[in-house]
Amino acid sequence: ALNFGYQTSNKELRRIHDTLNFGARPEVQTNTSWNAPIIWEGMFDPNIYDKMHVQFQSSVALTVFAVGRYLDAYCKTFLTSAEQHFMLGLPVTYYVFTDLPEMVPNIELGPHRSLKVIKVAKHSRWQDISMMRMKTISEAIAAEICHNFTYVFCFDVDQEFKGRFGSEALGDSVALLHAHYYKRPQNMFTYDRNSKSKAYMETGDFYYHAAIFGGAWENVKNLTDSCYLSIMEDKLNNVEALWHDESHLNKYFWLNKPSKLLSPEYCWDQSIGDWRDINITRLVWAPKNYDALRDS
Ligand code: 2GW
Ligand code: MN
Repeated sequence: ALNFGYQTSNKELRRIHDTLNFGARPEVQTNTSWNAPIIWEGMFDPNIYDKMHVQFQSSVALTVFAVGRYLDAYCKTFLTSAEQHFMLGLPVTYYVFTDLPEMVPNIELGPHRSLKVIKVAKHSRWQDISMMRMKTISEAIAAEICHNFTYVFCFDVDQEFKGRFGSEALGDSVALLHAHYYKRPQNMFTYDRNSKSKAYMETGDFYYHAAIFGGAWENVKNLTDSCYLSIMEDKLNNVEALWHDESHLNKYFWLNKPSKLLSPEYCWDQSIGDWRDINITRLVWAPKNYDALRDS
């Protein structure tokens, strides 16, 4: 059975939660109204998480799409930096989805880490490249991830790891606070406001960033199926949500509360002026050259 919201069935995961120090970061929100932790630097002892997840034999599949020009522009930096910082000490497999399999850079991988390249078609509209990730991820989970991994984490490729992105980020259902919105009032959130779209919502909890989401594979399967279905229903009705898959993701997490939230330290935009809450950058947005990347 699927288990959403803060309600860990696993006693040991509950013990991990109890090791969090919610008072360590008094200047930021460290807990949601439904009692899911929001992970900020200083709240946790990384060694406790790493030990427990080694003991549970947790394993992680990371999915990333590098279609068209994004392969050459971002993939190498993403993967080489992930090798330095992503879930060190746990078995990790990168699933790289691309239309140019033979062009995927050859990265030297650490022990218990591997890379799989899966060929996908290049959709002509970039909005579809982004949205159809939901379908492809769901299929990959059903075909093989479910047999081999505990967790799945799905990433945008236009980013670079800069610091530890470790097992403290693992959880049943994990969402990321958007760096540009975590301090803003609700009424500025860019939810889809068109009642014709399945992503339509009036109020919500937070504005989540679709650049990272994850969780136990069962939950990510449910998330990607649900978002894909809504995307296709919108297509039938000739509407498209304001921020594409991200709008549907926000709707999903509104209806199915995540069990853990990641602070913007996990996906920071260095062009933001106010760094007062940011005690570490674990992953940062890569610079974008829209003219070169989006003229297709
Ligand atoms: C996307 C937009 C314009 C032109 C090209 C692409 C593109 C995206 C592409 O040519 N090839 C490709 O592989 N992608 C993949 O889609 C890649 O993994 C990329 O990271 C992801 C999302 O596109 P991106 O990163 O350009 O969009 P952002 O950074 O504005 O992302 C947010 O909004 C998106 C929806 O508009 C998604 O929800 C995304 O997850 C959000 O972070
Ligand atoms: Mn992106």
